[in-house]
Amino acid sequence: MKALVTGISGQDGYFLTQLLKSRKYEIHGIIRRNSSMGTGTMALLPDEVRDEVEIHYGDINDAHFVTSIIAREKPDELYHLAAQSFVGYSFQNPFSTYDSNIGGTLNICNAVKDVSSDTRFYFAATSELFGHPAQTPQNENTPFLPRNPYAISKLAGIWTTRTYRDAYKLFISNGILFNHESEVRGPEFVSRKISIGVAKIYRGSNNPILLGNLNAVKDWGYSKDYVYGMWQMLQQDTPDDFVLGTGESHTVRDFVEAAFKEIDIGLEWKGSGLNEVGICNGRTLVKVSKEFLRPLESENYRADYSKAKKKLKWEPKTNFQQLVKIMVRNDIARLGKAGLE
Ligand code: F7E
Repeated sequence: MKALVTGISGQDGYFLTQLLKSRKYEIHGIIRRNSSMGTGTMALLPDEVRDEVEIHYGDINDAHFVTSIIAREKPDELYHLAAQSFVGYSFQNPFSTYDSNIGGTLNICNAVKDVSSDTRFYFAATSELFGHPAQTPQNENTPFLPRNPYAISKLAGIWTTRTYRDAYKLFISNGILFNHESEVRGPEFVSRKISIGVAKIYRGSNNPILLGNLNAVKDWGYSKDYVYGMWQMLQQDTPDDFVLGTGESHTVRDFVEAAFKEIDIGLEWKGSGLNEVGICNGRTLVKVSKEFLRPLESENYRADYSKAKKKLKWEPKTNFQQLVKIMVRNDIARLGKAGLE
């Protein structure tokens, strides 16, 4: 079996590559060329996995590049993970977010239709489509009410893939994945920002962690569990859309408390709004900064993943506490080797 992965250098690409390798796939990955020729999370893969991946440098916004690679490789499975995926950035740069997330997805849909219509194609949709959901928990039938440019771009993406699936009888499955994190998550996302901040404090830093909305409610799971669900979606007889999540809601504040608990620090909260701080023994360890507040927040996230459970036999294996532990311990170990940055 041959798989092509866009966005292979991101967090999900890291876990998906290892899963595909363990299943003996021939793996091809697309990475956008940059001046440093950085390969992101691929640099963290075990040598024997990384060495087996054929990297194609190029941009998914380049229709000619996308079509030629899909025509040449004719992959059995295509995982379209590449995106501008940071919601905060999408408020500052909506145009480039739309360009990559809508234009890139459209290029892939067209290429699959024109030159490789037997390819099974996974599209990374998102729980951000629910925005300000009318119901909790959210499932595949919950209306999409996006509240940020990233989510709007993914709304266009999912309707593009659904339309191509119906119009041209393509095998395209959409994963509506809730937040999924890990030890290789980008440091701009709140989970990793917290785990790195806590690890630094454990290693002696005096800098408090600066955060935005502590009351945002998310459903956080472990990326490694979710890429298995992606793969399963492409092993079904028919294409479909699936919600993956844990069914548990937590606030950013819960994440912070759980992370500090890993280093035996019990936080106490004082003040409110921009003046709220997390302290322990008179020392300020967490502060709120308006720099990290968003113009609009998505709300009340909790996944109802019963369809995936029934049809894919998929279930998350890692709960919230285990996820926080994995992340904090990993960052403590990493900083131990590297010293404080
Ligand atoms: O924010 C709040 C922030 O940036 C989580 C992406 O993978 O999941 C991710 O999107 C929450 C938000 O992820 C800070 O306001 C507070 O409510 O880690 P995040 P996200 O926006 O939920 C979805 C499912 C995707 O599809 C996306 O691609 O945390 N928050 N303080 C903060 N967020 C950040 N980044 N930094 C803060 O200091």
